[in-house]
Amino acid sequence: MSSATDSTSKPGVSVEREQRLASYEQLLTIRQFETEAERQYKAARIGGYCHLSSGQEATTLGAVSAMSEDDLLVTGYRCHGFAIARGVPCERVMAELFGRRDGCAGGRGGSMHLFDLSRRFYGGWGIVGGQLPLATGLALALKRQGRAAAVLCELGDGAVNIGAWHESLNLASLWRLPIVYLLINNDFGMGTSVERASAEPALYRRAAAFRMHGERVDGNDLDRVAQATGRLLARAREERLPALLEALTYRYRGHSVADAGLAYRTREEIAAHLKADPLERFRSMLLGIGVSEQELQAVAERVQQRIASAVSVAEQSPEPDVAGLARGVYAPGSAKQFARMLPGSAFGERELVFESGLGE
Ligand SMILES: Cc1ncc(C[n+]2csc(CCOP(=O)(O)OP(=O)(O)O)c2C)c(N)n1
Repeated sequence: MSSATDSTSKPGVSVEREQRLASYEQLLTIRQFETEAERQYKAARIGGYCHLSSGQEATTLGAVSAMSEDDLLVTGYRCHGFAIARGVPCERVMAELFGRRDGCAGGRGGSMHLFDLSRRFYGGWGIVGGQLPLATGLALALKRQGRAAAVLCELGDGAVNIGAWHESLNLASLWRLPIVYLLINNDFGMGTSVERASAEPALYRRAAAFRMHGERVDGNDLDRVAQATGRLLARAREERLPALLEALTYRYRGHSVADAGLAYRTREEIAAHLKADPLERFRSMLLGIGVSEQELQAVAERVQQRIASAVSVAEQSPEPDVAGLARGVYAPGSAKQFARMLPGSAFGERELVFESGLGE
């Protein structure tokens, strides 16, 4: 982060101070968004699954803040914070969780499949590790097109023992693809700890198997995450070298809203991690550089209003059109291939979900 001071437009006001206040507002927005999403899910306004990232905000924001506008972002299903950090407005994220038309994926993706092409956010993927080959393919495309951009691909510690991990990292290294794999190690894949799942629990070391650079960072320290991600993305863009960045953090809530998160860990363990809360850490740092309690209160009020307005927009947004359900799913020209899926087909489908003329 810059430590420059702005001595021209606002004498005496530090740019760094303002940037840090803005970062705090983003961290708090993500935290409060998740708290509200949990409330809405429990009120049965959000369907499907809902995975919260409370506790992981510094990793999320630190990594995304290091991306350039041209870089591409791909994540797993714990993606609300990533969408917000990438600039997707909270109301468009909340509307997506509600399955509404104003959602960033038109209400057809839901919590796990947020998407915003205009911000080069390529999702939000629900299959563990399923995003790895997709992100690696995007990096291959960037290389072939000669674009000075890189992919940031988030994954969880539960994704490092599946085939797609090995295939993707192997090819990324072999073909020198511009990609940084951001491995969020929050100690658990559902209820299984890293220690019980991985023979080498220092996960960043596993990059060595692919002759790839790997390193570990304190995921509760926004600056360190931003610095490491920025350095590795620059290397990926300029030297076409992939890397693995492991961020150590913790999720405070259960695996999903349906999981209390206490069957596989104790309240004491959670309390111990809360002592390293990235938000509290950031707050103390702000107070230390002279930000007042009143300023922090003003931030909290703005965030509260933003989240309330996101819920209200989501509530008022209409349901998506059923006829458009398959829009964007099948390539033009594929109508013949999928004709057997239309109503009246031998397979007995009863509901028309394709727009007429789709794929013609
Ligand atoms: C291929 C596949 N296997 C199993 C699941 C079920 N599942 C959903 S989340 C999850 C745990 C993944 O944990 P991790 O990768 O550490 O991500 P985190 O939940 O910590 O963000 C599993 C096993 C799935 N979605 N996809």
